[in-house]
Amino acid sequence: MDADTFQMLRDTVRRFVNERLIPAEDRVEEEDEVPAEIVDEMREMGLFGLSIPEEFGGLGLTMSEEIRIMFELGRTASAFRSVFGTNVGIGSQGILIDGTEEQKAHWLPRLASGEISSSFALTEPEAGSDAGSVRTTAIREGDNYRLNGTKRYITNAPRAGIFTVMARTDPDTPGAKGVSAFIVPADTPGLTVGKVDKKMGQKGTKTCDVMFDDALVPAANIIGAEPGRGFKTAMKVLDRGRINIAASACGMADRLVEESVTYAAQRKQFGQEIGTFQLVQGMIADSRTEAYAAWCMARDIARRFDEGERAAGDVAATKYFATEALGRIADRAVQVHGGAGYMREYKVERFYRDVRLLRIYEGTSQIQQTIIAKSLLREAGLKV
Ligand code: COS
Repeated sequence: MDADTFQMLRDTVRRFVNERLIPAEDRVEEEDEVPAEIVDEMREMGLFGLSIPEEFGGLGLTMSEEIRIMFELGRTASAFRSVFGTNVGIGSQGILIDGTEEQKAHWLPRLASGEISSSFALTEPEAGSDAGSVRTTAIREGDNYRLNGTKRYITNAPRAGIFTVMARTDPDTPGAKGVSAFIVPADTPGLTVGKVDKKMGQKGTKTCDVMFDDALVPAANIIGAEPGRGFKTAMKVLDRGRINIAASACGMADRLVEESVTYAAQRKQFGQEIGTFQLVQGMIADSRTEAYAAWCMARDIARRFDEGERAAGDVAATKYFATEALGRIADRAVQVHGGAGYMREYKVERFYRDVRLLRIYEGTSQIQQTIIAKSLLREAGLKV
């Protein structure tokens, strides 16, 4: 995309966030649902296809461009970007990165247009951080595989038209090597979705269990048409997803700093604006510093990604720092607002709950720490 066209897209998204999404935040919080007309507008803007190449009907943004769009969308409630987020990230990237040409041609245009939504089904009741220990089985029967098992906390599962499902095709091979990634249409007999989970925050986003009970899936639906590569596909998808999350975190941080500054500039105590007090200034300064540092990391890692570098350790460092910093920034934003910060009426209370998930999903902070450290220690020859 040339620079002018991208600038136009970014401006359009910024206007959409300011004029349509931010004013609808309270409604989403109340109704726990993103209004259908807003989802239609997102489809028209091409948001479902941000990362999907133009040949498959998407906008084909680079990672550096995508993070700038995610930054804008980070400035509002998580529910909005969650609607199309899986199509941009974990729900499409497995097919895009490792899929066959037929798989790409069949599914990507429908994901890019938003005709269908997608979900990434890795986590299970007994397999979270230990992603290589999935127990869902996929047993070969002629031209099909028979899937049995349960997936947990699956984002967008109630809306999904297809799932990328990590299942064990080789029960005799424990760990990562026995896992394959399948494209499973939501209408596959034997696939059911559970009740929508009740969460701490992020109202309007939808997660639930997905159950496979003798679900027959064609062998041709294995991503890349080769069994045993699913774990690596999942790791590649998550590496990219973590950059996207870091960028969203930066957008959220930006909004929280802005809310803090606006409040500190008008709220008076002791006869003067609280922003004149150095202890309040200290909180604002710390938040801006961390927000800026996180954004510099996100831009750097996105640029390196676009140059073809696959630096899982620094991706993890970026997600780790951006989301942990965001937690501190949200906490300070509530503090700057004082009693008002605890009230629903002021938006920082909602952010405070919403941001908590970013330190957990697509790999906890502790998993990011292990990825960072192991990538360095392995280079030094240590077997970890
Ligand atoms: N890209 C490509 N390949 C990767 C990779 C990456 N980022 N990370 C690991 N691999 C490969 C390794 O090279 C290794 O391949 P070989 O066996 O051929 O050498 C294989 O995958 C297994 O790697 P490793 O031994 O490092 O895997 P572990 O079981 O130790 O797991 C962690 C590594 C913990 C990093 C992984 O399980 C993980 O990311 N867990 C968190 C999962 C998560 O984010 N869940 C959130 C829910 S999904 S929204």
